[in-house]
Amino acid sequence: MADNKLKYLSKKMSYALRHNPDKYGIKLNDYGYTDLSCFIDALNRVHHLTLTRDDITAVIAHSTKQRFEIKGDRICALYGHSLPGIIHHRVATPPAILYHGTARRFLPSIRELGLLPMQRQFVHLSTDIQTAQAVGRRHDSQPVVLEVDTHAAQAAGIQLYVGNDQVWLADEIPARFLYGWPENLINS
Ligand code: HQG
Repeated sequence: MADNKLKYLSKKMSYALRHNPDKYGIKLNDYGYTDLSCFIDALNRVHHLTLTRDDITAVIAHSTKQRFEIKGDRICALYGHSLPGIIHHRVATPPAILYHGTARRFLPSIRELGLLPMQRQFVHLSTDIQTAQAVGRRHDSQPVVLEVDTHAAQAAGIQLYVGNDQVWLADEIPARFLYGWPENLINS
């Protein structure tokens, strides 16, 4: 399948599984999973396609990001949800430092309010700086990467959840657990 077709399908899959399952007439369970055959039928119906399971596995295999997971006869989006019903993710102990790439213009607000989920259900954190930079570049050509002291946050009762190998999730991260602020913000 051509790259642009894979990208198109990935976007439709994300939209259905993260944001608007109702549009596709599918139901997600508490962990975000839905029946894979029903999901494929729904994509085909809504977008007038003739996708098979192989097409869905091709989308997953060709992506550098682990956005989806197929388990047996079910599929889910691993992170990124904005649905009203909160999707459950497994609580675990993350690496001591996680990273969050963001835009310079968001820093004053983050410094005041901490990291908030904004339009999504959870704050998204990265396991490495390069990934965090790429996440931040979606919002700013010169993103800032903040460090999260995960052990201090957990000791204060903040739970961290597993998205995938590179993505961790949290309800919020108060600013006192964030490091790596640019000088101008610290001095302001
Ligand atoms: C910012 C992509 C002001 C936050 C990525 C971010 C990721 C605040 C923006 C995943 C704030 C939300 C998620 C506060 C947080 N005041 N701004 N208090 N707290 N923000 O897109 O983390 O390609 O919802 O810093 O790779 O950028 O879709 O979150 O800049 O894994 O698979 O509000 O989406 O994955 O933006 O990205 P987003 P994100 P996919």
